[in-house]
Amino acid sequence: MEKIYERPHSLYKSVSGYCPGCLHGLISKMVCELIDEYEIADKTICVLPVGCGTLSKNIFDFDVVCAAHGRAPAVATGVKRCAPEKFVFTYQGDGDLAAIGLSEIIHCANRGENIVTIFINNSTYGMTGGQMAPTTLIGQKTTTTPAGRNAANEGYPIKMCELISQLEAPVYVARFALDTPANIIKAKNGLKKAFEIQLNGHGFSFIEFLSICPTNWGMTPEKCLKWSQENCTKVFPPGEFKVRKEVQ
Ligand SMILES: Cc1ncc(C[n+]2csc(CCOP(=O)(O)OP(=O)(O)O)c2C)c(N)n1
Repeated sequence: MEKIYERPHSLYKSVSGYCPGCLHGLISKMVCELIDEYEIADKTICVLPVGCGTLSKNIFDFDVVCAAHGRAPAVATGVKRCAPEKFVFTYQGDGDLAAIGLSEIIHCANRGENIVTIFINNSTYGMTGGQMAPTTLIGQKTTTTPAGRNAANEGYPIKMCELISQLEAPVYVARFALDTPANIIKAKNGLKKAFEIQLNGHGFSFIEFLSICPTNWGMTPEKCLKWSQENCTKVFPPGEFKVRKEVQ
């Protein structure tokens, strides 16, 4: 019998701790499938943030360092510069990356560190109970914006791919939705490109995934995906924002 699917070897057989319907499971699985494909589990170091992404330590069966909130890009810089033969990636939420860690990620991208940043944008602070994040949409209700985010009070959603792609150094900057099987395949191909860029020593890649948070959005996973399609993809359009000539 032909085996058409098996659990990635680098995905540890343990309970993740993620809420049902959360897309972290899917993203973690994609990461692990690529780590298996390139046979790099022994040389991978993941730098985890503070936030739901930290729970990936339960399921990533390779080396993991946990940074202080927002500081994963700085820690990843140190790890990669000390051990350039390692494959290094960060795995950060929007509160971590676009709020407390905003300056860390901008400078890391601007230095063109040879790492991959995986950015999980669920438009809220998931771990701490659904507060407003920099990526919360205008009108979106959160525990700190119960009447909906109001631009006059809280400003506008920060579009990280658009910001990072303005910098000179980044090699590959792209955003992917995970709402359909076709989009999941596209997302995995984008992530694969980012892996290859680092493995070939080309420099910094930034991959944003549009995610959902059924627990804090207060909707079923199915409704969340529909809401994301109808709202998040309008503000955060998926696509490749920057691909440097040398990797096209
Ligand atoms: C210095 C510091 N400030 C605040 C916190 C509290 N805190 C923990 S996780 C988090 C937000 C995480 O949100 P996000 O990065 O969007 O990730 P998610 O949980 O949604 O995946 C905050 C504010 C902390 N742990 N450390």
